[in-house]
Amino acid sequence: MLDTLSSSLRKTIMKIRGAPIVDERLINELINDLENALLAADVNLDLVLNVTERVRERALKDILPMAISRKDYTLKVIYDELASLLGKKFTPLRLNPDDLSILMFIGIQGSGKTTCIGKTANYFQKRGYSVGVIGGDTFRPGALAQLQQYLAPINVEVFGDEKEKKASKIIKKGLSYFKEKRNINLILLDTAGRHKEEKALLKEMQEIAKIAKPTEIILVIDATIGQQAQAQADAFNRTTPIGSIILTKMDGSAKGGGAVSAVAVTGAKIRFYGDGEKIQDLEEFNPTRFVGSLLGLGDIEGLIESVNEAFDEQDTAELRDAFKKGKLTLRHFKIQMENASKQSSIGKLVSKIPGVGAITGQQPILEAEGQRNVKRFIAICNSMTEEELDNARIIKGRRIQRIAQGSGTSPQEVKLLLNQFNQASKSLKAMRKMRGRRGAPPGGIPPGFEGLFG
Ligand SMILES: Nc1nc2c(ncn2[C@@H]2O[C@H](COP(=O)(O)OP(=O)(O)OP(=O)(O)O)[C@@H](O)[C@H]2O)c(=O)[nH]1
Ligand SMILES: [Mg+2]
Repeated sequence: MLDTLSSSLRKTIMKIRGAPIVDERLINELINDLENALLAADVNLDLVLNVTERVRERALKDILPMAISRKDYTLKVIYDELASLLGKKFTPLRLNPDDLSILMFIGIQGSGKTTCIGKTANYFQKRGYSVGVIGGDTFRPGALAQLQQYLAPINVEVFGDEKEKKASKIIKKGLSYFKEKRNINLILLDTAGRHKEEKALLKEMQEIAKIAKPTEIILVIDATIGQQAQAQADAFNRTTPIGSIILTKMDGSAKGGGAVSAVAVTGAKIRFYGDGEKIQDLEEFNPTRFVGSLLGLGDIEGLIESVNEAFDEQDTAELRDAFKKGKLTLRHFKIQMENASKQSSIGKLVSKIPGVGAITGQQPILEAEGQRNVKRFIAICNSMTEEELDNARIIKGRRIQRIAQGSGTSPQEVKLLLNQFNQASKSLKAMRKMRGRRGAPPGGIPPGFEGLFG
């Protein structure tokens, strides 16, 4: 899969591993390699520059905990940045087996719809679904026979009617046919790919969707078109809120990286990719795993984990120190928020700090509302100067205005956060005082704080 991209990225990784130290010269060389590899895979120039600039910044300038080498960190940064180029978030297609689900496949001529239907049928059948397929393509000669042949080996029934010329009629008949068969809980709908361009495709999609009322509409895109995939994904995204994407022919394409990144940039959900003609050749699209296999880093997960742990440990140490001294700054508060949003163990601890629970929402910490607040809070902190992060007291009047503007929030929100921060600082001081006098605050040390008062 994506052999050329993969082998050039692997060479880059070897270079890092083999280098005695990571310095500016090495980083420049790496960046050069990365740029060449990504451009050759048809990744958009702006996206490429964005990635390499961030790699340069982070690899050279980030302050690292003692326990991590800059070499390991550089590998992690490359991995992170490539994963975020390819979409970062993994959104698997989850259906409810207790309900009837209908997936409708669309895509321009030859993109791989029919093949994807077979692959998806196989994928869900293996997961216990009982699948039926409707051949709604009345345009391509032999379309029904192609479907039936492809699906015969896995015993999935195909409903079709060679004599019927109206796709809408076949779809209606097929739906009622499978609905009567009570054991079917997933219907896949093949459509005609007579379209050369997006507009006609989307218009027809809307017409068929009206009849079929699908659970989800899946746009099938041929990855060999590289970054041109963006236009299709964009137009599709705008037209349907229930859409996702499968990229096909990732095996045969040097441009696959371009297609994935171009689709990812639109925010579309890529569910699967096809990497061969056989019915088994369908992979769930998980950007981080995908990058792992591109880079050929079998041990990358371990490496990433230990880098993350080292950062967490450093944060915990800093936090513990701040607690002991009873000195909480906005900088600590921000670290806590970032941790809370990662939901790491320290995030859980932090949610117990008075005042922080109010921002993150109560347990479980990250309710949707809490999540949003955390994000806004982090944005607010990111608009503060170093001086302000160290000393919240100076944040008044004009500064509040500036921070609100810089973070796209309101002065009220900035004040709210300052209030909550002040309250948290006060409670912490009060707890320390009580502990100083009587050995422990009344009611004991709050759960999760024990270690911090040791
Ligand atoms: N190598 C490779 N070939 C694929 C993949 N997916 C589909 N193909 C091939 O691409 C060609 C077109 O696939 P179809 O599934 O017929 O495409 P379609 O979108 O249904 O085409 P129309 O119905 O004519 O619009 C076939 O020869 C498939 O075998 C893939 O992931 N890898
Ligand atoms: Mg077809």
